[in-house]
Amino acid sequence: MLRHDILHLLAAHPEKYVSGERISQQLKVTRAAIWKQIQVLKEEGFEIEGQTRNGYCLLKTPFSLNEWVLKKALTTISLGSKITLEDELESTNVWAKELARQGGAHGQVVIARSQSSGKGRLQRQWESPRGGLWMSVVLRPNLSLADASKLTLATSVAIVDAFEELYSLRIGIKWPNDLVFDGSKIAGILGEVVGEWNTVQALILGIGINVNFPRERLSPLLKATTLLEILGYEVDLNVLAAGIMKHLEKQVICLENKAFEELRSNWLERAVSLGEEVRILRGEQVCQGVFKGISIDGALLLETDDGEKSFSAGEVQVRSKIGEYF
Ligand code: BT5
Repeated sequence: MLRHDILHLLAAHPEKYVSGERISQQLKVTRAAIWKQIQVLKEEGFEIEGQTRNGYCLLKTPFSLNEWVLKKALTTISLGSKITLEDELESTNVWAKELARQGGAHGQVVIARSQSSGKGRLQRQWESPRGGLWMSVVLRPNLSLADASKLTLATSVAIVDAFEELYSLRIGIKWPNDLVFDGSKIAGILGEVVGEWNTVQALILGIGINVNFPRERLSPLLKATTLLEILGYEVDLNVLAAGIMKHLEKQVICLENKAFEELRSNWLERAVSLGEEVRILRGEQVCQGVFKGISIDGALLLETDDGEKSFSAGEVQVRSKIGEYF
């Protein structure tokens, strides 16, 4: 794409001006065509200074999602090898599942700037306004179905690590895989399996993070927060997406190498409410006890008056002792 070729040329000369004539010679297009593409790039949020005598200089890339900026930020081997970026999708998970059914490769990623019908677990809704990171990764890992279910745990760890590395911000994991800051949810994960009767063809990891928008964009009923709310400034969504892919790729490789104990201890180190009294709701049933940890399969372990009990994700809800969602 001509636009991307122009960007490559400008980026190869940081803080320098590249003349329109030089760009036109190298890319074999007219200077008018270059000028037109520069206008489009400016509309996409690139800051490009044009000087009649010196040419063009790339000052700043956009913080909003952009294919070129994202690819430049990527440091992974397989994750993000192919990226589909759309302005709006119903749900990136639905799209990624379709891609996987049609043979989409390991590491293919689907991202949308907004979702009209984002999905949470158990048919719940996921609010997905512009400014968030809504992305789904297609994985065909070298794992059994039982081990593949640990991927959502691994994804939580990857998100915590990316936040720590990029913003020196420590968020916590609320079992099974909510990411929280000061008790409010900032991100969620939706892991889905694509396959038929007993055979896993692919796994879809859907990651939703509230990033560059004020908390007011979300329903007031939710106990939610956004990165903008916490940091007080907007961040580069491309860098965040690339950072998450980097940490996720590392976690997937660890799992393929069967480093389950390492994953469990990494998860526990980042968990909230460990050692605290919690209540587990299973339909009408309530069970109270101390949150002791997770089993190797990711089930929650509760120390109760009747001994240790384990609960798997999907069937229960967790509350703090006083009834607050912790
Ligand atoms: C989740 O479900 O937390 C999984 C969310 C996964 C979203 C990503 S976005 C990219 C990909 N494509 C999709 O369509 N989905 C994935 P769960 O644990 O069931 O939590 C859902 C609940 O969180 C809802 O019932 C609300 O109470 C709350 N919620 C909804 N939107 C929220 C938001 N933006 N921030 C915080 N909480 C939210």
